[in-house]
Amino acid sequence: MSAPRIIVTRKLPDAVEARLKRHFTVALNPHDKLFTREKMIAAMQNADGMLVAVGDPLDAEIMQAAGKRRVQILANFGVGTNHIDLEAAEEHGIHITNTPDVLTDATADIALTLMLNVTRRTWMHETRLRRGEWGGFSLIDGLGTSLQGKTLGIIGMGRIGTAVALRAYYGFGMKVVYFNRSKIEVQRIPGAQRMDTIEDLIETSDIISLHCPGGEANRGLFSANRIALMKPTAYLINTARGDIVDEPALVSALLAGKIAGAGLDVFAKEPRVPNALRELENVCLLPHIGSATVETRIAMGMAATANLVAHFAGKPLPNKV
Ligand code: 8YV
Repeated sequence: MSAPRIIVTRKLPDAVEARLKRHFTVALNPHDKLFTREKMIAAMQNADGMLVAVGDPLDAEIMQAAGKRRVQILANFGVGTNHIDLEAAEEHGIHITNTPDVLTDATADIALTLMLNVTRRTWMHETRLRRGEWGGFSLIDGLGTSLQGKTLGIIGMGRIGTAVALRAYYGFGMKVVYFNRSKIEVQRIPGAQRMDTIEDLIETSDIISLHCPGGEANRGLFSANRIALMKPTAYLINTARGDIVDEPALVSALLAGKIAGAGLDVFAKEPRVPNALRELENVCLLPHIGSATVETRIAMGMAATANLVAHFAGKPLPNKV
């Protein structure tokens, strides 16, 4: 029997491509160009399994258009599946898997990077220095804000939210409050307090970090009304998904100086970033690099491959969504 045919939509780390080739007949994407909708439909019709990633259009229309000869499994390279219509996948009998755990630390590190960057204004200082605008040491200019003793509000206390809270509490002496839809006990962080509502969390927090899933359920969750509840000294950090935030309302609040700043690794319509944000010195903008370390990306690729291998071996899927 010939090996199952796997179509890969993005260029992968070499080690992952090599592992895939050991198990499957693989069509790689050496140029790393995003599939068009037509190419995606053709791939869905021709592959037994696919390795997909954020930005791939995997909506109901595509699944429908793929007709009867449809792929059996989409193994997502990443934990977030908001680019995949899960209901349509289920309806068409397509299995979906993701890669949790292996990217928790890398993503939490980027949340902390953003927090430190915006509170200590490092991007602003570095940019000014590079431009030759450093006039000499000052005791009073360009001061930032200390994290110690401040309150961090985590929305979505899952794996990544908890990893961020642990870093903030043990590494930086912050207090932690959190909001999570399902009731969970956070035992590893002394004093961590669950807030009954997102509004309570926003009003209490000096820094708010988003860690809930994107997609329909949470679209616009961090709405204009909620942004308006933030302290004028507060910062918003988003390493989750851009669509969780009302981006125009956030831009307005930043432009009007209603909040202290924002650290963003994700945007509503990537790779588009609102022009107004680029002009601001109190924001740090990163191009969706939460999981972008060599180690993490290899681990994610291996996890996605393991899901494909399990499926075609008739074994339980390690990371079924
Ligand atoms: C990934 C992410 O790099 O896993 C996720 O959901 O947001 C990123 O860390 C990206 O999804 C790659 O597909």
